[in-house]
Amino acid sequence: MKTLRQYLDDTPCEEPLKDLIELIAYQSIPIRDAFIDNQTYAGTENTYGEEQAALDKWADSHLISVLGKSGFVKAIASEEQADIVKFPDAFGDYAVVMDPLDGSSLIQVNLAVGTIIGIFRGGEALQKGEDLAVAMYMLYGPMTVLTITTGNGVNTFALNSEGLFVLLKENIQMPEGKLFGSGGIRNEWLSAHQDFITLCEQKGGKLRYSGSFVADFHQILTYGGVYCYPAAQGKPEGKLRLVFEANPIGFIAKQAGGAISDGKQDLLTVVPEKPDHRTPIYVGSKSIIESAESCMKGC
Ligand code: FBP
Repeated sequence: MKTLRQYLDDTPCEEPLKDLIELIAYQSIPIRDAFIDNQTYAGTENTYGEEQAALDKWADSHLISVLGKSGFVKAIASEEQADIVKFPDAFGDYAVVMDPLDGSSLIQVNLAVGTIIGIFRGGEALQKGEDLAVAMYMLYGPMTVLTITTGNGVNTFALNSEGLFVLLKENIQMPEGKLFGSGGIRNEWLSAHQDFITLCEQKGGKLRYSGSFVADFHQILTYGGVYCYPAAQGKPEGKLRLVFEANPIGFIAKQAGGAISDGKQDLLTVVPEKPDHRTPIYVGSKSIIESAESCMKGC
């Protein structure tokens, strides 16, 4: 079976970028090994006032340490860091954006969580999602699965018993499915969002929502449908972050024939104002995202 390196050697990626991709992907091994000793909450909050899980902090500091030592990376924007972490002496010219551990509330209940990564050329972390060189996530489920695009389609790799990522699925295309999942509290939803969810149900949609964006998106990538975390009463920006979550996942969605929107526009075209730029998110099958946008205009 084709290994991750053999796949990367067939892409136009430059050698340092291939090395960086592999370096990050294989951190899934120590991150997964750290689950057992990092089951609790750390007693600290991130910049969003969210309680940090011990594994959030462990994965964040581990990835920053490994990437900082690698010399490939000029800057890291992390969901767990208030400011961009800079490495001015790095020989490489890449910027990494990351959610080190997405789905933190599920760590203690052993459900699938993941690490979301975006890589830009040029050393600047606050770029539009459409300018990503690489988008990938490692999903820690029954298998450890890497989903990756370097701008030429989406492929998945599974970590085998020898600790190697081997090709699982090639050139994934997102079907026009019927799964839907929405974060937030129903009685705080705005009426346009409620109308959209009703529309999904009227079309025979099935609810799929676990509390882990990366795991829920992986279902949408495979079966089609939509994941939303909408604006709500008093929360016009929703919950999730443009830089660390929406952009890498949205880039993958688009590469697989899907789409991502804030309900009004393609999120990949939005210039991040700051590292902690929050945004409403609708990501999934193209036709469903189009109907979400028409509902936001008053369907
Ligand atoms: P983090 O775990 O990285 O903070 O990600 C946010 C997240 O956990 C998503 O993975 C998930 O889809 C959403 O929040 C769940 O939010 P809620 O608990 O409000 O449904």
